[in-house]
Amino acid sequence: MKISGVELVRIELPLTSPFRTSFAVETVRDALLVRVVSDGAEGWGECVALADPVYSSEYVDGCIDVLKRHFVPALVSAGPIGAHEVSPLLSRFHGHRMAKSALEMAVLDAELREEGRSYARELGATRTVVPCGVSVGIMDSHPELLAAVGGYLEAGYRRIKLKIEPGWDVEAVRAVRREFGDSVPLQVDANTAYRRQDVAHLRRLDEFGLLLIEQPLPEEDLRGHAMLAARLETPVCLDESIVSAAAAADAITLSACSIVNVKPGRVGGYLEARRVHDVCAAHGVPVWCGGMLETGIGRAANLALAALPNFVLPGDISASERYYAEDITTPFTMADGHMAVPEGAGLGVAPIAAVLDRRATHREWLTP
Ligand code: NPG
Repeated sequence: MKISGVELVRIELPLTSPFRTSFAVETVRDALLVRVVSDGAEGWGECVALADPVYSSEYVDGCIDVLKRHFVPALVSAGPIGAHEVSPLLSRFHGHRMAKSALEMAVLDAELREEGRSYARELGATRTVVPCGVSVGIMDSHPELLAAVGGYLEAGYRRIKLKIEPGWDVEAVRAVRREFGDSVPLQVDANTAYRRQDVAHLRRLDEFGLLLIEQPLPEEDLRGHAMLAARLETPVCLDESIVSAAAAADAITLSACSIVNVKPGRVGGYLEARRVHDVCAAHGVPVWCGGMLETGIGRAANLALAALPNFVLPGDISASERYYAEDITTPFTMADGHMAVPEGAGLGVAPIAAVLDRRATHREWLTP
């Protein structure tokens, strides 16, 4: 495929309610979309970086810069190229996985559209629907939390994830268990908010029968996670630490985790995400698909990925309306706690031009 043009489209989508984590409060999604035009088709990618480098080192302005300055010129000057060659082509540039992922995603979408194949088929999906989980932000009070969780259970979500931080953990989980019972599939996500000396405190979560605790310690602290995992009954799951399939293999071998959250943007693309899935499957380690407040573009691809066989836990895959009053694609809806995997060519969805026009804060063609 010969790439003839790449457009960056930055949009702002307001969230229906503020989403608070241990690192930030998000009220609007500042998202970067990448559009690749080839001789035969066009494709879309979504960059999951946030506006500020508070989840990982990447941030939207930095992604735009590295795409413009390095990745797109390398891609356009490479001549005819397939999606599988994008990551090797960009491998001489260190890091910037979210930016790389967005570009590869768009090239893959264009290629698959041209060939009439879906993302799901390309990645090796074995299911046509996936169960939906929802992530519940940190709130000001327990009544507010219980109202939110109650609403999501009512809506049919199959698993609840509570964001936690020091001061909003054991008692918040206790309140949810007391109100909704022990059978609700429940897990917690700390986004690196604890330190090794918090092990005794985190052990207090063991009594609640949680599915897992996600990323309690800093990204680089694999050894700390191994020490913690040995002392907790709650299974330890890693998110931020898993930046590649090789990192997943290391973390598993070091016993730093027994479950892995797969986020394509964090590992450099959907093709590497599939390799993370495969490495975990080979070790008997279950995975689930993480979420980064994606628009319909990223959500479509996540659904395809989450339909692979070793995605045995419900992911952070919720209906578009969980976050957005208006999505940029036809909204994704949930039926009986599940969502259908798109079947059309490529991602199976594309942005609605009129919505993009209204939501765009910056558009720029990077054409030679
Ligand atoms: O449902 O898309 C979703 C969001 C799920 O909690 C969620 N994501 O740490 O996993 C996370 C968190 C996150 C959101 C991280 C936005 C970074 C940005």
